[in-house]
Amino acid sequence: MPDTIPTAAPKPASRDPGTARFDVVVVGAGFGGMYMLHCLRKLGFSARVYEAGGGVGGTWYWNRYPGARCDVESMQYSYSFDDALDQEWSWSEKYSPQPEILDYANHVADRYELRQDIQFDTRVTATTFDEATQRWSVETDQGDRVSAQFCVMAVGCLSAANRPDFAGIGDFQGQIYHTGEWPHEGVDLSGKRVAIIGTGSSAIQAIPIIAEQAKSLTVFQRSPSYTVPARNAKLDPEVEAAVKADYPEFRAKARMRPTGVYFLFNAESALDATPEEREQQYEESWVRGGLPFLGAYGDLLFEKEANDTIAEFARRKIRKTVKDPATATLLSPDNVFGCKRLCVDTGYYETYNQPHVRLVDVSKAPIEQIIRTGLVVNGEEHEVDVIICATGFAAMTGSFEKIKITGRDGLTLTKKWEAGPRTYLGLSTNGFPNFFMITGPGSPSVLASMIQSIEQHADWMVDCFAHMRDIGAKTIEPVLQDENDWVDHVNEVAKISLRSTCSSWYVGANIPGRPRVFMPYIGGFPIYVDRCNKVMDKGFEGFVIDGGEVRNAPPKIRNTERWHVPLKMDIISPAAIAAKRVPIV
Ligand code: N01
Repeated sequence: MPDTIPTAAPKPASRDPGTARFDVVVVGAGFGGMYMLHCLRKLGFSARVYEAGGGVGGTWYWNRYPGARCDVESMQYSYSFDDALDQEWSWSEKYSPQPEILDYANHVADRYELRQDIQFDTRVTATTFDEATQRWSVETDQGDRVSAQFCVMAVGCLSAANRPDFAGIGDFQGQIYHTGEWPHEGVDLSGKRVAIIGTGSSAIQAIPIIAEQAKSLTVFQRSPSYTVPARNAKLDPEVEAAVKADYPEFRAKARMRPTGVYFLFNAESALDATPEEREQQYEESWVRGGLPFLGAYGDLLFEKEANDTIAEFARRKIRKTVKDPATATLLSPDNVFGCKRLCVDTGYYETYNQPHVRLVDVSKAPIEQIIRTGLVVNGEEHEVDVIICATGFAAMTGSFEKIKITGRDGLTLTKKWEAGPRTYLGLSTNGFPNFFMITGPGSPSVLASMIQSIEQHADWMVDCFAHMRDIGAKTIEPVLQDENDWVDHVNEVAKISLRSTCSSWYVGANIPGRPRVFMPYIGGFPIYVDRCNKVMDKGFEGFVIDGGEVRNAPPKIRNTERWHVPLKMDIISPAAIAAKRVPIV
């Protein structure tokens, strides 16, 4: 079935597989690839974007499951590079539903005429650095063979679906879907007996909606998640007008927050408050809802004792909402609150009070087998018509693994990263010259506002490429020692947060056999941006630039000007980090 949204685009004109040469090839046309293309064009680089899907939008192109919506407020989950775009676009709700975000992505593609340089329905299969020409050779499943000086991976952090290989899965007579690869034509679940596997963010959004449609819904839970009510509503026109009155200033304030998202937070310690004060603070934050709940106190992700207080508050809410005590107990996590990515819901716990919804614990006895008619757990057969895998993603590195990426001396990226990803600033990796990644492992990425992170990376890269053009340089590559120092720093900073203590996709623990390494940079977005600025201002310190007439000369600041602002030390000073008072949500 074709898309309902007009994403069809003409194939780019020049499709000569033998000779096409570009300054830059970009892999992926999600928010990262789209903005990268826009920046490249602005500075006069030739570029080709390859996109496996039939349209732009990345995550929001693929994740069309019922209830999919963003849990960052709409007015912050959007591009910030053009105030005219900010002013002309209006979001309908506080938290945008997936179709509206996809509309926005399409609007951006049209507004900046991006489609002419994007080749859709084309998956990059291999990219290889050619030592002789110092260029990347890129191959696709459509037979393209092109070369580029730079290769930019804009493949997303959560885009390689995890489809567990359940025994007997091929025997099932009904339909099996993954939330991250949802059919574009939608799925009619009315009157169906539905099973959903997983209880992460995707499932928690989907379950209440599926329960409205299905005849019965059985949820197979391996571990419960903490979730906070979204309190979604129509976007208040007064809020919209207030933000739009000075959007750039609002964006600038957000960028100075550890997450790159602006919201109320309380830097005080939960342990300095009385139980009554804490209760009131949690209750007020719960009523406001959403991810900012985790900002109720400044030490919740640093002090286990403080975290215990919010975790117990959340468990009390579950017990109060879910009528069946056994189900309430099963739904109550006993680990650190916010250790795994906090979920945001609308009516999740209430759904379990409906007679046709059942929760099955698969923590001790896993799903044994899938049979023709359903699933078997602990010897019990659960007959269903549809199975939905809300089983998440091979996070951060999974999309890189799908492509054969070969750097110097035949080294593949998969081989280099077999014990965990290693990057310099999450931007680049030694042994892979002129190879860059947008929101790569080792950068704030999933712990910060994704679109802000994307913009900062693309702006940095394009200034780097322009500098290389200025000095006539051929290659740029991180120095191994600087990369090792950065990886050590990423690991060191991760230890200050309780987030490093549990089995989450942040550490690759959701999929058996993956190395356990805390992948995103948790030190805070502004500190990270400041570091990237300094690296650039010192002539790309920590990189080797080869072939240029002037080496490591200070670059001209072009796209990164808006990021080159003084770090406001009062909010996120290193001293605050040392005192473990950085609210990171
Ligand atoms: O994936 P997940 P997701 N047998 O990995 C379970 C973002 N996102 O798609 O916890 C049984 O969180 C697994 O169990 P366990 C957001 O960053 C954002 O829901 O590993 N169960 C878990 O319960 C989010 O964090 C938005 O024990 C199995 C579930 O499947 C990220 O995407 C919306 C299993 C997977 O949960 C990923 O979310 C949606 C097995 N073999 C997503 N394998 C918003 O903006 C896995 N599971 C709102």
